[in-house]
Amino acid sequence: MNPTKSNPLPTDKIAPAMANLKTTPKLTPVKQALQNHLIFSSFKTSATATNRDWYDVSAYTVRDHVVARWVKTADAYAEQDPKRLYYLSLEFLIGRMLSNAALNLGIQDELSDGLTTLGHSLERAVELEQDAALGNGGLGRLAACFLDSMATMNIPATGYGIRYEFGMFKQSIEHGQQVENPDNWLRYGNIWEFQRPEATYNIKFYGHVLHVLEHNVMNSHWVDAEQVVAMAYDMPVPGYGTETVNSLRLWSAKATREFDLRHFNDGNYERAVEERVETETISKVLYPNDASASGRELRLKQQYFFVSASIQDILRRFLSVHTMHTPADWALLPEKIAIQLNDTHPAIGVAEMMYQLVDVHRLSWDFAWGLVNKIFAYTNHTLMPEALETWSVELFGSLLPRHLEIIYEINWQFLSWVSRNFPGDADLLRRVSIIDETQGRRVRMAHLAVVGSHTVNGVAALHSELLKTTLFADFHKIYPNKLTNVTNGITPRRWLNQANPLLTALISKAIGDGFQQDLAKLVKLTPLADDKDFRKAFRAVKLANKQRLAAKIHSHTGILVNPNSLFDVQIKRIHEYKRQLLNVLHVITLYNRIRAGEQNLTPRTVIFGGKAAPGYWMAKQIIRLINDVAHVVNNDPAIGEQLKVVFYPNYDVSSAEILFPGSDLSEQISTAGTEASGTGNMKMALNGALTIGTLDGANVEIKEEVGDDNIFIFGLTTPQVAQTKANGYNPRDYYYNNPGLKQVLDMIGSGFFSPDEHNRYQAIIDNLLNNGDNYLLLADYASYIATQDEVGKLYQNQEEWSRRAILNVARMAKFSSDRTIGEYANNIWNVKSL
Ligand code: KVW
Repeated sequence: MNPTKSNPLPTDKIAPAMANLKTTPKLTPVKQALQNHLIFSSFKTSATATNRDWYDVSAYTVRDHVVARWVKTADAYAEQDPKRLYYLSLEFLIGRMLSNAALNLGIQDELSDGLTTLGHSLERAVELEQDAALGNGGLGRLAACFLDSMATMNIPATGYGIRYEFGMFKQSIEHGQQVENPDNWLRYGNIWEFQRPEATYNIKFYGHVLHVLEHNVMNSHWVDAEQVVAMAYDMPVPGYGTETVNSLRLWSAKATREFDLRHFNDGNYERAVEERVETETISKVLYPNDASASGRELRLKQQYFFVSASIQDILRRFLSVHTMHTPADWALLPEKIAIQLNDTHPAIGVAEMMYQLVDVHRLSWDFAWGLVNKIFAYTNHTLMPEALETWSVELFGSLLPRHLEIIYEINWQFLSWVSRNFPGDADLLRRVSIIDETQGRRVRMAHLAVVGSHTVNGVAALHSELLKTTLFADFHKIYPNKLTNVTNGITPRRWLNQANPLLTALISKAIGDGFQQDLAKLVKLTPLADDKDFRKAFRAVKLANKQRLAAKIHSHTGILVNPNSLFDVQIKRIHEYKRQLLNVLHVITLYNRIRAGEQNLTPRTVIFGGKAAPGYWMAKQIIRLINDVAHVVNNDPAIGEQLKVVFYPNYDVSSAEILFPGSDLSEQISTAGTEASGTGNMKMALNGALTIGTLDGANVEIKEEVGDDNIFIFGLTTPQVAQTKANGYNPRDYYYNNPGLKQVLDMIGSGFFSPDEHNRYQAIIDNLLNNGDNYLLLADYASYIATQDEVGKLYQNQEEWSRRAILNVARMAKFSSDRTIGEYANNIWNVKSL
């Protein structure tokens, strides 16, 4: 084999502006900067400036401060050459940047004052920013919280993803039904991104593979491939209370120059333009499916596109600093880079790294595999079979012919090793194979990720245990030390400080600052739960946040809600396993009880929010049912202020920042064993809501932290769910034995809520009564209703309710994503803070 000579670049392209920068660039005072940007960046005067102009100048002003630190961070990384973490994720659900950047940099007050003296307001400016909605739900938001924590903890880390031209669709509700509208978030430009035309890579698709004997080695050449260019766009990730600003590098697809020359010269101008557009569709739109695999070719293209660009970029950065004289020099690679795979979406990275090391850099297979296995780690986020990605071998081989060969080789070596260690177990080999032969030959991406990674983690204690005993039980036997747990977390900067300034101020006043970086400090609130005055102040904050939410509800839906009622909130993607439908059954139960004249029920406002995947018909039916029920309940004069039902449209990060602080009750009611973790549950408790939930996902650990008396747990446990199903679960038994339940289902089934179409919800009823009630709503119904009654009763004792709510806030330390990132950094990545 040839010793590999790298192609060292003189400077690291990631931050070309930073070379030899030793002092902080000089910054103008904020008010002056706003005025300057109004003229020089927006070409406006105070008289002609629109609201959007004020957003723009605010963003430019804050951005200057961000960039000043960004170049210094890049400088420090280049100088110290630390081990770096690369977080590969198809989703980053960042939300708005302006207020978060201003908060993290500590210039929020200055900015707000500056805008006020110029006759404007920060609140109004902030509202004009479009969310960066480059994700579906929890998985994408987790990636964004991790970026915040890594920057705050000064960890040298880069996020890699796709710069979707259209992010998560915007949801509107028309005639009670979800309508999807495109999210054209880049329409007015994006002040937070920097195009990097110098950071581009060619990405190949299709073609075929030639095997050629060269200098006694069989080399592979991927030829006749179509090429697409990946161009980098960088977004800054400012840490809180630190100089560190990390990067989120997002790739955008562009047609190649050669493509232009070749096709346009053919003379068929229109066809050439069409093909160009086709090429660039790769980064056009985010797939709006949460926790279900799509199987479409374009999705696989997206995955390979961003993974190949990222790995080429990672290796280029490594080689720009380290010269490879002999193959052995490559042994340094795992000491300088760690790659985290956010679910299986980037799992093709295992094969791509082998491709780069073996085919491009000509390392031996075994040596390269030894490196790969020290670099990658994989996070699993779900056990749900429909979310597990597999690709037909046919599709895979046509799109990525060389990578299919590489996967076959990885699999061959892996299975040989397994059969040596577990001889005579042919069924084990079939079960763990990367290629599934049982459903017409498919590539199992989870198996590729497990085999290629040194560590595999679940996202909450229960989930990680279930991985060991169910989905990855065979792998756990084969690799007893590979599986581990890292419980998810959320960033307190966005989810407490930014979303809930009133609670933040109250806490600061009571225990001082510092909890933003060390959430364990919140434990100092514990004795204040017994302080009458503090409870009163805490309730005043909650009420103000509920008033803020009530105003939004009114402006988005026209519904007037009473801020003194119990705000009972379920906000998350709409999915059968999350059981929004169980919540609806409770709403209708309450409705019937109020109409039957029951006294002393606690007035409630039940709020739902969440998007359904556009192709998920049942989830859309559930949205429609919620709206139909809301219509009947809200317009029934016999109900009045006792019960209101709200479907809050277009649930996204920015509306979450209003909804979490305004919630009293957190609905976390998935069937036990189905929700890997959940993170909304953490955001709710941190903002002083009490949880009603099953022993599922991170609820289990929330219960451990806050104490059994400060959470409402109901329903079957995971083993009981399995047992119930094994015993031949018959939902009809529950239906016939519970008159209240029967009445509710009969009303839905007979068209009480859909008088214009009596059988509209027949499929929902069929699912529950005739098709096995897969998520055991009926089995958990009675327990849920009884527990909701306790909730209602407790709410009437406001002193006790707020005491428990304060204890929830005080005991949330574990759920800071700083703790989560600390565990990844120490136990998995072996990266250090700078
Ligand atoms: C495909 C997911 C988008 C596209 C998950 S599991 C699978 C996906 C698949 C998303 N998302 C969620 O990840 C969260 C973060 O770990 C968990 O809190 C949540 O329980 C899980 O459903």
